[in-house]
Formats: sequence, C-alpha cells, structure tokens
Amino acid sequence: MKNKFYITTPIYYPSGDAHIGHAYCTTLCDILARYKRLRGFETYFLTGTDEHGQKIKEHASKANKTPQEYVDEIVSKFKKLWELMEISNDDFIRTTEPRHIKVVQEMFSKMYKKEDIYLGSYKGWYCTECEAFWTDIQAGPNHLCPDCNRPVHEETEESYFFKCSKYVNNILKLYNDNPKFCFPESRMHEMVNTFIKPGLQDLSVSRTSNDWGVPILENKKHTAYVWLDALTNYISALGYGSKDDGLYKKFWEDPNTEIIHVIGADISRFHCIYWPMFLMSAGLRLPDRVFVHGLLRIKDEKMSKSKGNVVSPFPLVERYGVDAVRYYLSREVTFGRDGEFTPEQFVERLNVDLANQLGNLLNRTVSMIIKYFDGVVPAFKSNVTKFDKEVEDLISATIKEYEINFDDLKITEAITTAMNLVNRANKYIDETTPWVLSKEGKQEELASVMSHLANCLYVSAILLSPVLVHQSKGILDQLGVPEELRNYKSISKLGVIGNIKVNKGDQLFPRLEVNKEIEYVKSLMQSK
Ligand code: ME8
Repeated sequence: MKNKFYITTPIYYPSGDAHIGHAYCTTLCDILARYKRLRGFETYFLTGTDEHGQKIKEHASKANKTPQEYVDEIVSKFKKLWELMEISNDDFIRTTEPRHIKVVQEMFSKMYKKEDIYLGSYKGWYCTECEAFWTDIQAGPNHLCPDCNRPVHEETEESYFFKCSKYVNNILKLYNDNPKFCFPESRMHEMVNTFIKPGLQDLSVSRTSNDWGVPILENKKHTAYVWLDALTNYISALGYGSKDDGLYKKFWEDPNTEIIHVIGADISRFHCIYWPMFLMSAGLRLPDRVFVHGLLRIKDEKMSKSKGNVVSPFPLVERYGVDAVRYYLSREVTFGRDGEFTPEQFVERLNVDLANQLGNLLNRTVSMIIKYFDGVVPAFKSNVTKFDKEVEDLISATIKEYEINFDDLKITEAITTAMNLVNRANKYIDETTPWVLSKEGKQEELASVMSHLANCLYVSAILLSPVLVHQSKGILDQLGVPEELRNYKSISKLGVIGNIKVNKGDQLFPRLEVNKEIEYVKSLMQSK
C-alpha cells in the first residue's frame, strides 16, 4: 500500500496573468493534496512556472522588458494568487532557476549518451504561441495551429531529435498494463488514435532559433526545446541529480509514493507520450497517473490568455471568499470533463449548495440546540426515532463512498457525496419535525434528532475541509467540536459528538442577491 503522495500541477506560462482556468487546475490539485494529508499520507505538492521560450521573449520585448524582468513580475502575481486561494503547495519551481537548468542539461546528456538523441534538421509548421511544430496534415490546408487556431509558419532549422520510434511500443505496453495511466480512459484512446497510430515522428528537442532557454552542454548553439525543459520540472524540483536529493528519493524513486500529474486536455500529448518516453530513456521511474482534466469555456470558447476571454480569480475571491470560489470550481464541473463558466451558475451554485443547504442546516441545528437544550448537544443514542437508523447508515456509507471517489481522483463525486449527507440531514429535520416533538414533550426523541443533526454536520465539515478551508473550521467552531476530534480518524466512530456546547457565530454562508451578483460577475468577464 502506497503511503506517500506526490502531486503536481502543470507549470504555467507567465505570458499573461493567471485566469480561472489556472485556478481551476491548481485548486483541484490542492484539494487532492489536502485530502491525502487529511488521510495521513505524507504528501508533496508542487506547482510553478514555465518561463523559457520564444513566446515569452516576444511578450517581454513587446512590454519593453528583459525576459527575466517580464517573468518575475507575472510570477509574483501567480504566487500572490495561490496564497490568496490558500493553495498549500510545498514548493514553487521556476524553470529559470539554476537548480532546474542543471537537471534539464543532465536529462539531455543522459538521453544523448544513450543515443536516443541525434542531430538532424527540421522542417515543419511552427506555432510560436504554442511552441509546437505541426505536420502538414495537422496544420491543414489553411495552415492553422490545431490547438489555438492561429496561423503557423514554415520553419527549417538544425535540431536534435529524440527517437520516439524506439519507445512507441513501450508506451503502448504501459497503457495496456496500466489502463489508468492516462485518465480518463478516453484520453488514452485519443493518444493512441490521434498521435500513435498515424505514426509518431521523432520529436525535435532543441532549438537554434531561441536563445531564451536552457543551453545544451553538448552544443552551445542549441537550447533545449521548451517542452523538454518544462517537463523536467517534476524531478528538478525534488533535487534530482543533486547532492541534496532527499525529496527525489522519497517522492519519486520510492515505489511507496503514488505520483500523479494533473494537467489540462490541451497538454496531454506531452505528458502521456513524451514525458514517459524521456523517463524511460533516462532509466527513471514513471509517474503512476496522468490525470487529464477538461477545460473551462466561456461563451462556448476555450478560455485562454491568447484569446483574451478570461476571468480573473482575484475579484471573485475578494468578493465571495476563497471557499466559495474553491467550492464552485470543484463542484460545478465534473473533474475530467469540459465545462463552462457562467455567472448564472456561479451565483446559483453558491446560493443553492452553500447558503440554502449547508448554511441552512448549520443555522437551524445550532439555533434549535440553543432553544431546546440550552446550547448543549445531547449525547448520541442510536435508533431512537424511526428516521435515525437511515441517517446513521448514511453517515457510514458517505465516508466509504467519499474515500472510494477521492482515491480514484473523482473529486466532484466525492464532494457531492458529502453534500448528499447535508441534504439528507435537512430532509431529516422535515421528517422528524423537532418543533412538534418539543410541543409534545418528546424529549428523548428531540434529543436524538439534535445529536444526529450535529453529528451529520460534524462529519460533513471534516469531509468538506479539503475544499472549504475556512468555513469547515467555522462549522466546527459553531458546533463547539474540541480540537482533538477535528480529524479524519474521529469521524469513523459513529456519534462521537455529544455533550459539547455550541456557539452561535456569524452567518457563514450568506445568501447572494441573484441579479446583482450575476451582473457583477458578468462585468468581470472581459471578452475581445
Ligand atoms: O501549457 N480551463 O502552460 P499554460 C481549465 N507551460 N484549465 C485551464 C484552462 C481552461 N480554460 N486554461 C489553462 C502550459 N488551463 C505549459 C505547461 S507543464 C510541464 C507545462 C490549465 O499556462 C490547464 O491545466 O498554457 C492547462 O493544461 C494548463 O492550465 C496550461 O497552462
């Protein structure tokens, strides 16, 4: 059983400010990292920025800055955003750092010495924006980049090539032996049908036309292709090849570590085909899974910096709070599928799930415990009213289902499972009608309802804590849960909450004024 966990986001291009798509991926990785820590796994969570390449150089020159000045400014905004969103990354790798550059050079040398890299010349259709070469078929009759739809241009240059042909069968075997390596499975089929079956060409892994990159030691005219450079971050950040390689040994080399790369569908080719090939060539261990999430669209278009149709997470977090944005991102679009960001759904999701369901349950429960039991949660007793057993069974089933979903990276489903318990508890109030029990003097039944409600809220708050980093604590504070019970292990025992004093606090999940807030969110959606 693996007892350690290493999770990475893509390293983003600092060619423009971070948008909600970047926040989406990073937040979901953060939720996974927090879940694993909650379960007691030793966890390492990495994010960072991909700072080399012609595109960055061009952006910098347009802004009248050196590439380094240009990236420094944008990278500091990325870091600020992750702080604001309570992203719990253990490290932030920048590809311009010496610790990274050394490793790119070493990877190149290793593959070169193994004769997996040879010198040749390249002619193809190049997209500057995506830093990618395309074949005639891919660029099509109009010579457009299949990824961003911009015009591509023909380029010929001396280049080193990586022998993909040597590793194609190993990749197919990898997929065959590990059907979840590239996940969801549809992405794996896409890799095979779109890239491998039509015949994978050897990959150009160096440039002579770009000096904003990592120099190749074997031939100083060349810099490493930005994707070879970027992918290496996953091991350079752990100190691979250095004297200080404790993290590498622990979180990469050790087979007891589960390694997951989370990426968007736009970059699956690089992670599911080329990265494992590079690792095979260098004789290094492969990650366990590449999880490919879907992309968020705006008005039916892929949201991207180059299209200029982006939503900034900063004003959203400032107005609605970190937890609201984190909840929306993880719950609205099923992790692994494409989705759309709309102001209407954003506001509705917060109102329905957080204000109406979770907020209401908390307010009603705490108020009733104050009213009927002087603020003290009655001790738990099993199966008193005719509705209790079903709720008790659901608590245990919820925890099991939550774990199964999370362990399979089904984040949206895991959160939905926790929210189903909240909904069931609200229904339980309507079924048991505590106000009638009180009027009829049925104290034992009333006490049971209160303690079942408090226990449902307690379990839900712990289960939702990887998402609601502040509000879950707020719920536990209002319930008066002692510190020693605020952990995952404690919820496994049914009914541990009892004889504690609740504290009515501030409204944790305020209801939003629908029209006003929709207008506000719309005003943030800049579109060219
Ligand atoms: O590709 N919806 O960087 P990048 C959801 N530097 N997620 C989105 C998104 C959207 N509309 N737009 C971007 C690069 N993302 C390379 C990566 S890794 C070794 C090098 C997320 O800044 C998504 O995870 O273009 C996507 O894969 C990533 O940002 C691309 O970020």
